[in-house]
Amino acid sequence: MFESLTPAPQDKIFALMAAYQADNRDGKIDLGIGVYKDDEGNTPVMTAVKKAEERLLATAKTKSYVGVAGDKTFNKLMIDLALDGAVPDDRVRGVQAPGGTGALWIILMLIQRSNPDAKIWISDPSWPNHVPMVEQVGMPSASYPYFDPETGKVRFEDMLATLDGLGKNDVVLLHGCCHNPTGANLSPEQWDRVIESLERTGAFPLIDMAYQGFGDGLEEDAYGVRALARKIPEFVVATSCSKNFGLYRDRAGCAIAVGRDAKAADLANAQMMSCVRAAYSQPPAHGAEVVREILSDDALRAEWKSELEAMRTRMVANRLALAEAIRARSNSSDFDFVSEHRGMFSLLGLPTATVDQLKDKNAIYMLDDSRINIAGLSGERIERLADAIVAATR
Ligand code: PLP
Ligand code: TYF
Repeated sequence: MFESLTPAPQDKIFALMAAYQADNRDGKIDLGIGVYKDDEGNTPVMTAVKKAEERLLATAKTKSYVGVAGDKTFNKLMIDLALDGAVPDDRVRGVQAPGGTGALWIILMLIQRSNPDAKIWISDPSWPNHVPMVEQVGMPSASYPYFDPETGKVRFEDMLATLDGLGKNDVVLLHGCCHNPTGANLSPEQWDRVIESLERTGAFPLIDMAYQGFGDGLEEDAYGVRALARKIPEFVVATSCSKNFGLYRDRAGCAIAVGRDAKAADLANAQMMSCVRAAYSQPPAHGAEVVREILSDDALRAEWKSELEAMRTRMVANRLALAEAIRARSNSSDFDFVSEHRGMFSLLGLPTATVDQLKDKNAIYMLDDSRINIAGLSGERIERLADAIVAATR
């Protein structure tokens, strides 16, 4: 049977990770896959997570099924983390999901069942899994202008002009914060204008919130989704605990649906659960249990917040140091935009030939599109990257 298959393309991010691992050169630098790393290049388990796991190990009484929608307390805590009461509880439903990807899948299925004519609008560029996910669910996708590699900024007026032309069958996928891959984000004023546009056109918002707390802070990063929640009657949010709790492999996230009233919210919830039941029946429990323990305990929550804040400020410091190091060597402000960006990534706007040269000559690995993982940098690596970029672009 399988001989009739055509080869499936590999995810280019995982392909780059494999190429990096196979490189034997000393001092190689991995700025590829989007996983937080400390100065030593490790992705440690957060202390708050370790403590929550110890408690769970000591107190867990069962491994019986958790239920189709997962842990209700976890779902409520995730809703509050994102929305902080911006929508009354009776209009919001959350379904525990296997990671942000799982949450996105549930939400795409819900959209398709709610409106078979829906078309999903994705930023140009976006996370490379967005388009394949929409295609797999069987919906059409299109792109809206987002990033200008010349300036390193959002092409905001072009983006808004496209959004202004949309209608009721259009779904706009917006990155809640920390845009992947560009690092360029909407200001609060720009969010307000996007929300006005959505109110006018009736296009439906889907917020992908995979990095809350990695940009300007836990509350600041939720500005867009909360402002939207106060104005738009129905929308969906996919949240992830992979980055901000460092729970990547444990696969924890939450699919959130907001309805115009409690009846609509119940209908959405029942359809989300029906999708889950027929696909994998129930979510994995462990990661969500850890998050529940952390968020529902004042001391653990405070510890988690300070660890997250240390990660965030380290990434901001790396940004400032990289922009400064390039400026000092090149005597130009061409890469200053890196210090304005937020989140784990910046798209440098380098041509593929330069990206290849940095890999071949300097053992510096970044994605083909010149996305770098800011967390993969540290003192000496920043100097070497700046040297290499300035030499390659001179
Ligand atoms: N959305 C975006 C924009 C991402 O960058 C990621 C990747 O980390 C995800 C969703 C989903 O992540 P995960 O499924 O690991 O929670
Ligand atoms: O963009 C990244 O690098 C992260 C990790 O299919 C990731 O979001 C990459 C590819 C993928 C899933 C996660």
